[in-house]
Amino acid sequence: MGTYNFKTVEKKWQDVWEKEGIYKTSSKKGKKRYILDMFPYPSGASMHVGHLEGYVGTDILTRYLRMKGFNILHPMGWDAFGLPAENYAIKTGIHPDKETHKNIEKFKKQLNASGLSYDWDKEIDTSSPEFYKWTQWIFIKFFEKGLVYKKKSAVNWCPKDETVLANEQVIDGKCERCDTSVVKKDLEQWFFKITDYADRLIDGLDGIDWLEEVKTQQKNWIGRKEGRTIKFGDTNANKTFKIFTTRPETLNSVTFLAIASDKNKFTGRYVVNPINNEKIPVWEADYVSFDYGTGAIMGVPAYDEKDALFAKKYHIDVVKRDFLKEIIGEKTVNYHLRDWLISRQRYWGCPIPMIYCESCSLKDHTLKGQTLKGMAGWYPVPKDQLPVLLPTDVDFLPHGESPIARSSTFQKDVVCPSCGKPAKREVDTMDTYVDSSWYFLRFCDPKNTKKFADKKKIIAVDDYVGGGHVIQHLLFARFFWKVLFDLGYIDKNVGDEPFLKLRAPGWILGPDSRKMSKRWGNVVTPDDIFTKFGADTLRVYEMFMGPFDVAKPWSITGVEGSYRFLGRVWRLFHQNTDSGSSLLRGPSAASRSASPDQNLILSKMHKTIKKVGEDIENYKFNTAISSIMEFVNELSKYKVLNTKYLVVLAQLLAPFAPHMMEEVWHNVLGYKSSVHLSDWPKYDPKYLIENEITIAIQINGKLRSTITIKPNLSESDVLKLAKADKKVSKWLSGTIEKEIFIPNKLVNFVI
Ligand code: ANZ
Ligand code: ZN
Repeated sequence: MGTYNFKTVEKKWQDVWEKEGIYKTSSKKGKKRYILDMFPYPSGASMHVGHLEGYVGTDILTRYLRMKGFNILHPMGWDAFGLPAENYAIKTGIHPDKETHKNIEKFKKQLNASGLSYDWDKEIDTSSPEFYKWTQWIFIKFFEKGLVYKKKSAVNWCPKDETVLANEQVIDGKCERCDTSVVKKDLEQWFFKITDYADRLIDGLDGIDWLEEVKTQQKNWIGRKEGRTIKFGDTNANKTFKIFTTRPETLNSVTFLAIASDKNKFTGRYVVNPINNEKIPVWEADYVSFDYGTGAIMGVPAYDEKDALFAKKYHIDVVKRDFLKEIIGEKTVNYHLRDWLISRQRYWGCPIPMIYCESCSLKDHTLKGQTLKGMAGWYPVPKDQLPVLLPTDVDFLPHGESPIARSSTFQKDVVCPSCGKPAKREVDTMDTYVDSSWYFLRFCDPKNTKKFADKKKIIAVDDYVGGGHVIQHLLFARFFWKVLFDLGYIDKNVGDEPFLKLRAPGWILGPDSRKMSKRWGNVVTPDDIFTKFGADTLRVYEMFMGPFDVAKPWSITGVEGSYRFLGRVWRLFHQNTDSGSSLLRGPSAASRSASPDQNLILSKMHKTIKKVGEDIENYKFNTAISSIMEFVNELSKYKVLNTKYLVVLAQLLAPFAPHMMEEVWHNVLGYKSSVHLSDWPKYDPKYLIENEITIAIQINGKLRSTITIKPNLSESDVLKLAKADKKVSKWLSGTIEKEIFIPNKLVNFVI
């Protein structure tokens, strides 16, 4: 038999699977199911074992459903644009494209070495012109639908580096790179009008299978607030202030009004409370935002914490009166959600496909009879000129403007789409969240050169797995899907939500229970494990560590345990077949029973088939593995086994340990085609009937013992067995007043 050589076996089957293309999505047969991992950003630091948890989980589900006859779409790709590669380019001069593609190769190698069954024909790369041509096309569709606009907006600006900084590049108000204090600077920015979809983004959550807490996060992010707009006239009756409140019943206890400002000061005005004509002062306050509600509030220090703090600091009265029954003011809905600022003054992103014409800027830009505010002179690039390619002749060092502005080729021969005069391209690129807002649509039809994806091929994602905390990604992706749905690019029957089920793997922590990070030196990479234990061990261990969705620390003893389990499985396959040649030898053989109780094994086998299938579908991979372990224990009791049990074992374990099972499937069980293409075993319900049940025995309603008996015994038989139980009998010395019996569940003696 020999010991299992995972190094050669795993590589051998990975090559065969690739050569035979067994994971290709077929265009015809079977019920479709779309199982998707959130695609990774190919960072310079390669993957650690935590990244694999979700990928292994979806791979198990995929392999299982494939064996059940589903036609699976299970693709992988790269969220390839982004800041880290650009920062790396600034430091090293290495072009982001080169660095990104080197990292992609590294990631892909790790994924393949893990035995993940992606259909690589579907691979996409958001930084490739074939992909971003459609990102630009969609941008223009959004523009035509009136969902794109331009406006001045404050951005983080580092005066020394002369560059815009993303929020995460500002550490304690300072530039991450040079420690200079960051200032706010008003720049013209592009926006998507996601607020138009606020209500639908809330309502759509009702019909999808997501964790409640993730739905709540989405709702809180949108922050729909129903309240009232109330008018306060000033004492000279020549100006009114409108405020927005969610607590109009507190109007009686208002002691001041505050309007948005970046300072706290008194403006010297008074207004009159419309409910009781009291004269109250108007303040400017920094805790009132310009862009929420009306930009003004009524101050109710008796009931509102922020108002109370402000009132205390500035010695404003606090008055506490009962809530009003008669509510005044105009009903108003406000949202915390802001429109999505999508422009970045960066190089490594998708160019915004807009052109600015100086001479056309003198007249209004109208679309379908409507004047587009702030858009005079701005026109989308004609669709037949897409993609607008990222120029390569740029200098990544910041110079106070987008790096593309300094390209000499980018603005060559650009003409105005409206009047034909020389014009200029937009030099900003898009937020990389735009790419990840529609990549899953492209996976449905990744090679299409005429459309972003054929409507007939677009399906919603059945299972979406990845960090549940990615609130913005989920919101933006749902927004994109809804807009494309409204534009008629997605079939009505497919529906207007992209991710029907969402699951999030829990963090895999370092052995020290801290989050894996270079800083703590506790990062475990899959490569460490591949070489010492093999990918099957890594997969089984990660799935066996605990429930899929909870955080769990890495443990090398746990890895060794999974390794030993697979070793036992390997020996079982090589020792216990009754095909003649490989009967047991050695001392352990003698202790094993020669003639297995067929009914017992059959019952165990059918229960295991049922349990493993159901557990996989419910993402309970750890309990699926435990039941396979129990089945292995049962099989290990016998000296000689009918191969039919081993066939089933190989199939049940194939999604978890695909390499080893493929090996025994061919070399022990003698099959010619892949175990992963075999039909998932069916269970026979007649073997599922429990042959023992556990009954609780109570004395005066308190649990005192349990007994294990055959089901459906008569009441008198059960009572007899219950009274004979040692732990119970000592309580029953006196008279029993009442015997309560609930079949197959419980006995209660009242004494
Ligand atoms: C009176 C009041 C009494 C309020 C009370 C709250 C509690 P959310 O739930 O976050 O939407 N508000 C209104 N416009 C604001 C602005 N531009 N900047 C800062 N705060 C603003 O909060 C709604 C409440 O936030 C509103 O209801 C208003 O304060 C304040 F016991 O009015 B309330
Ligand atoms: Zn023009």
